[in-house]
Amino acid sequence: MGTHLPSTEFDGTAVDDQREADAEAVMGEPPAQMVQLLGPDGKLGFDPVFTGYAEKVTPEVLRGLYADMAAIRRFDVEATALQRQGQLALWVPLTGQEAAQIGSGRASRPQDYIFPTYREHGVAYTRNVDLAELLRQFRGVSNGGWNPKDTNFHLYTLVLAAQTLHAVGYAMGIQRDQKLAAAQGSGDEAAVIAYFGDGASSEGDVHESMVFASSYNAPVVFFCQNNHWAISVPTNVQTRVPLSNRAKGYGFPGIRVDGNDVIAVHAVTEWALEHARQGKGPVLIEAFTYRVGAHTTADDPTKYRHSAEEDAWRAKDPLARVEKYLRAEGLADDAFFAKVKADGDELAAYVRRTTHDLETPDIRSAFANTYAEAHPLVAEELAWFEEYTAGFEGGDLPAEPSGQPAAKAGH
Ligand SMILES: Cc1ncc(C[n+]2csc(CCOP(=O)(O)OP(=O)(O)O)c2C)c(N)n1
Ligand SMILES: [Mg+2]
Repeated sequence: MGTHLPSTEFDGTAVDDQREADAEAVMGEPPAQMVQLLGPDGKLGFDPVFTGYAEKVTPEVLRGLYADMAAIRRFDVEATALQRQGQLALWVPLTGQEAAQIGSGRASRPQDYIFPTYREHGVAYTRNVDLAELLRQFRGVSNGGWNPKDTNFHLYTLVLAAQTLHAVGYAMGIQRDQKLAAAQGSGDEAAVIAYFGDGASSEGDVHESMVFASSYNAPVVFFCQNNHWAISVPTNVQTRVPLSNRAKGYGFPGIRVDGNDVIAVHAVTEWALEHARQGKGPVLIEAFTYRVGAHTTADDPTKYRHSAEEDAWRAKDPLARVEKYLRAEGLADDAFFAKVKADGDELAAYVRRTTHDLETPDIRSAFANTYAEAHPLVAEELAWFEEYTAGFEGGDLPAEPSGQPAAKAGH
């Protein structure tokens, strides 16, 4: 193989196969086998290990997983609309990744602890985080939005990959607690899941996390959603081998799963969490999926990728294949799908109502909280901002609300 310089433009998933073939030729690296149980055609396949775990996904559980995926997709549409209508400052869409998030979240148990990044709204839903509360951060009226102690679902982390370190530290902590718990015969073992993206996988934090997790055999599942893009950078620029293969270098199992197959994701995550809870150490799961929409509402993917690629992934839609299967097997009828839709609309109406009722953030609090003490540069920037805002009709900032720390302009 000649140059290793990656191309960076319009070089999306079509080159995956070639990259893997190259990796195999150069260093005998086998192409990643992808665990898939329910294909895009809605037909159920077989896997020697994971079919056993998939049997826990009874028809009733599967209808629930479908309803969850439909609810969170509906929520995503509503949140995007709320941003466009000026109710939210920013939104981070998850459409396309419903199976990866609902399948893994539903495989977790209440005592497990989850460290998300910023796109894990589906996982949040499975952990009973109030979705209207989750939107507070995106409106700028909260620095967090929920109490992680209520749900064992940590606050969103926007600094890429930082949460993987937090997760391993937490896992090492509960590892010690579990030794005590085991001695007391409680049987209440817990594990940790750290979510991160394909782009975040290039951060040093992930490497350090994996070294520590492996060295200490920490009960942590690294759940990488490979959605094929890190804003405008395709995954093949992040890695020359399948991401799941990296686990080998650290000395623990790595599994690539079809991230658009909710049954396979559920089965693989169940297996990995069990592995971790039993003290067998970490697992890396690479959920092979796709970010169908924009990176955020501030992004325009038509600038860096072809619509043909999006269309190819839409054909692998995670909801459509479950619907096909449920209908073909006579496990759900029109009435079921109508009820799912009505429930989704009700959820959307709830978050819309609640968001409209939220206070409007005072932008001055951002200036006031930059430093503990007044700072002349911050005061200067605030003065500029006030003048700029006043230049718009009706653009005067509101009177300073009581109880809110005021920026110390002029100090
Ligand atoms: C340490 C750090 N560097 C850069 C950024 C800016 N940034 C925000 S999201 C993002 C892309 C992340 O891509 P990926 O990890 O694949 O997650 P995805 O957004 O696709 O879910 C970048 C570079 C950041 N938030 N933190
Ligand atoms: Mg990504």
